[in-house]
Amino acid sequence: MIPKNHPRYQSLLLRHKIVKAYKNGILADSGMIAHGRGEAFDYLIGEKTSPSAHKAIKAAAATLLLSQNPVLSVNGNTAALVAEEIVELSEVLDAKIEINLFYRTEERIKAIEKVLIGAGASDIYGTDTTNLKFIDGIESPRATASPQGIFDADVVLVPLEDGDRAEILVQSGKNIITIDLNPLSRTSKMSSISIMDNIVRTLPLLINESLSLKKESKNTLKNILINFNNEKNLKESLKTIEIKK
Ligand code: PTJ
Repeated sequence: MIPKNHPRYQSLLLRHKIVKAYKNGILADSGMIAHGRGEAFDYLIGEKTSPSAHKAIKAAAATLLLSQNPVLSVNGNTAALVAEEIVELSEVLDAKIEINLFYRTEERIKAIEKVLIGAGASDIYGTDTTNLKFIDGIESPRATASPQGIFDADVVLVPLEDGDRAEILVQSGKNIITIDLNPLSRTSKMSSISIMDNIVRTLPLLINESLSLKKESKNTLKNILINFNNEKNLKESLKTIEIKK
């Protein structure tokens, strides 16, 4: 039990969720290391969403709303931290949810599927091993893609990746949106839109942004994208990392 007045309450709460997800077979053991790396970057940005991350979130919402077949890719860490928000976002955007794991096992797929169903999801892609395609050029199990989901998608949200997939997906003509606290990661550098923020802050903001941009015209959405430059924005994000004594 974490005391609510603990100065690091929010951070400890997230750790608790991560450990619990590991014990329940949702998280890969490496997922705990990944979370720790994320925590370190979050510390350095003051644990708040920067103006550049807000810009990237707006561009991400516009891209997802303009998409013909948007897919939200879910791994262990995403399911552990923001399962409800992923389901809500998929409803707002009419987007598919697909489980895609680096450390893929049938047990973990089933455990994550259960979490997503518990959070309200009905259709979940990527679970039927007999009905998966493979994306050329990716050596890890993350190459798997369901035919109607990631394989056919024009826009894919890939939070907390480790870089082997984003580049190939971009090369195959897809728009890739990532959420990664590390602005120097391969995923952040290779993606079409990189949101350098904690996924637990980004998802509610992305839901709200999508709800408000849904009322806008396609031209307005396209103009948001014309005025967004991911490389420039990522450089601005990097500047928000401050080492204070
Ligand atoms: O569930 P699986 O099998 O697909 O495995 C998932 C992990 C995350 C273990 C795997 O993709 C991996 O090893 O990823 P990496 O290489 O550790 O990269 C994860 C990135 O996510 C790192 O750059 C972290 O800084 C970042 N990160 C960690 N926690 C958060 C985060 N970014 C946003 N929000 C977080 N809460």
